[in-house]
Amino acid sequence: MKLILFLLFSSLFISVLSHLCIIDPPQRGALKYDIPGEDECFRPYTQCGKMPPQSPSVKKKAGKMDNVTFQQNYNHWMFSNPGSLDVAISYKVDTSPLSDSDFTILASISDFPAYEMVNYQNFTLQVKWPMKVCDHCVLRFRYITNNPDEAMPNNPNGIFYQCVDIQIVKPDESEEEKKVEPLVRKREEKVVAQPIVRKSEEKVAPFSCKPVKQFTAKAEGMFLTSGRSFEYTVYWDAVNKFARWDQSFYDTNLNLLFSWSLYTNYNTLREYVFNPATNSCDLTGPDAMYDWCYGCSPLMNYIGRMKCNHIVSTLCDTWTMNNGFTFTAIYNNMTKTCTPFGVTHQDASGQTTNYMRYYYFKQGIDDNSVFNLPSTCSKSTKKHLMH
Ligand SMILES: [Cu+2]
Repeated sequence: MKLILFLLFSSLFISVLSHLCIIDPPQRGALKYDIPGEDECFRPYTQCGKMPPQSPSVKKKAGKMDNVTFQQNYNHWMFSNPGSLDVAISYKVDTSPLSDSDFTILASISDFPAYEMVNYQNFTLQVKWPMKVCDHCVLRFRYITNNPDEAMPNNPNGIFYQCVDIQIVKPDESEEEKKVEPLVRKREEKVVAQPIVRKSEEKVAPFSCKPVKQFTAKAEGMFLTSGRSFEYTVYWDAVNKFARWDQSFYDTNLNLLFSWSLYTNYNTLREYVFNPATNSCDLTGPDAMYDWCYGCSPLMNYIGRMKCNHIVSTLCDTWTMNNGFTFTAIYNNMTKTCTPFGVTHQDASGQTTNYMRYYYFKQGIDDNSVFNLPSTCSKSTKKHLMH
């Protein structure tokens, strides 16, 4: 554990975590989002994931700015056609089937490359509630993956759904409204889902360097909103199309919460999630492998070569996305390759919510036996239908 260095970083980075779960306001039905791939976050059915309407549990004030928080519980980034996540409102309740035209989009944000679907991420978006009041309105959240590996009959774009039942009241009538800490602190109220975009003059020509095809890396990071931290070891072999991630998560007192190992064979499109604590193994099946490359996606803007962070004088090539992510990598002049240095994420107010940094990176895989499956995995059956 590199916890001292790690804690040092956590204070400096000040602030970076599909399926889909809605945290605030809470989604219909059960809400459980501790572990990637939770069943409660897996609802690939239009328009509310087959969850029936409930009586509204929250009141919102007409015309007011507010925050909504949701978790991308599985990342299904589609490199060639990146998806998005959005929130919409309907004044009709889904006691009978609703269509897209019944919903008005309030905010949306683009997807991001997590390089492994089991990396979850929380997003907070700003919304402005409509002026029109309602006793029962439906908020619909979607994760539109555009990923053919997630396609299902009647759901070709691999869309995941959740709904929340709300009431919208006139501002003066809602004394009992749930207190919401405004996301934007010393600034004027902003428009819906303000993206984190640098000034346009900071944008320079896109830069993309050759990704390293085989590497062993160790990373550490923290979700600053929950205080939960994590460590990763990644074995990445894009030549033979194997990957393995060992991931451990810790609470604020650095007690181990859970850990798992992912074994992915991109030739057979089989991915196993092994839980060493229970010696159990789930077969999930991965999305297609794509290069570990910052700047290869059209959604990443290259903003230049700058200090990697506040205490490291090394220079990093840096890319930002309009959804709050910043990716940094170190360019190697000899090999003309880029090695990832870190990822941070900021919410709509510019506060860093989580970060990850690599503290060890080595080209190549020392021992290919790391890709050998634990024996218990041979008996696994698929957890979710499309995986
Ligand atoms: Cu999935």
